[in-house]
Amino acid sequence: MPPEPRIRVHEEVRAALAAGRPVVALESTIISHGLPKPDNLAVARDIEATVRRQDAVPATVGMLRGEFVVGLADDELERLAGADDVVKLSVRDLPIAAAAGVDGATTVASTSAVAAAVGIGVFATGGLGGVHRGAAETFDESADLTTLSRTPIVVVCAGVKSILDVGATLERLETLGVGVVGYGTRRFPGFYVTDSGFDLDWRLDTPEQIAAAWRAHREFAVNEAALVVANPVPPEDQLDRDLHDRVLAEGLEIVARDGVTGKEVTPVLLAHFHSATAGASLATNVRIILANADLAARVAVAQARRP
Ligand code: PSU
Ligand code: MN
Repeated sequence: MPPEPRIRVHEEVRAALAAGRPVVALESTIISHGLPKPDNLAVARDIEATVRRQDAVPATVGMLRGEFVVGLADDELERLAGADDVVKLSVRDLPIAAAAGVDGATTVASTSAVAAAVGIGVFATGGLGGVHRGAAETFDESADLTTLSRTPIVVVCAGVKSILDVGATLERLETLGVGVVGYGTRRFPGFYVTDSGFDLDWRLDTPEQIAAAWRAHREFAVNEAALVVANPVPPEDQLDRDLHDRVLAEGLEIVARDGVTGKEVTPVLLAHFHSATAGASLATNVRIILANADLAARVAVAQARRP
């Protein structure tokens, strides 16, 4: 008999899942490694409050002393937001980190894997990981993509940041069988900017349409992949284009100059964005995450109405 996986599901989340009520999974790497302290804790709480406003239950995923947690309590959220020794955990790290007994934050990959494993159908995040620029030489492609290819969950995001090779990321999502729909748009969003410059095949306009597409995906049962819902930042809220392009170029230079590799690449680029835009990117980032949490909660509510 294989051992029971040590996943602690918060009582409120467990009860909601058992009753078929809406639950939204949330990731913790965005909090520990994606946003600067101390704003990150307030943002984490705001994301949960946004989900609750739609009468859905938030389930932030993370690891505490080697235990998987789905539905962090407030003091646990505080720990992952504040401590400096929180490990960024992708899927491959989870069992090793569990055995080591560490505190860790889960990425899009590991959050969706754990959330789907306990029966959560919707997940809200900021931006997906993807194919990095120069991946033809470095092979740097986020495990988010391959994990989403085998993880049935709806992921609401604002596309991917232009720190990545957006075109290559879309090609990989196609290859991997991951559905991508624009929310109210046929253009793939570029996180800080409304339009990344790339077209999408599908556009859906309401949470009900997304829930119906997901129901069909599950009923056909021929593809165990995720469905990515790309929710663009409103044009009036996007980051100034010139500022964006300048800071991006600097960030890429820093990564090359300092020889940053592996899982450090994304956090280093994100931290540069936040420090170099004097808070402008943070404000946009927060707006995006809250909008995604709101949409994900509406999708979860629509799913719960007609499971
Ligand atoms: N992209 C963002 N913000 C983030 C991340 C990505 O715009 O916070 C985080 C997410 O947790 C994502 C992870 O799953 O980085 C991807 O890291 P990597 O590129 O090392 O796979
Ligand atoms: Mn990488």
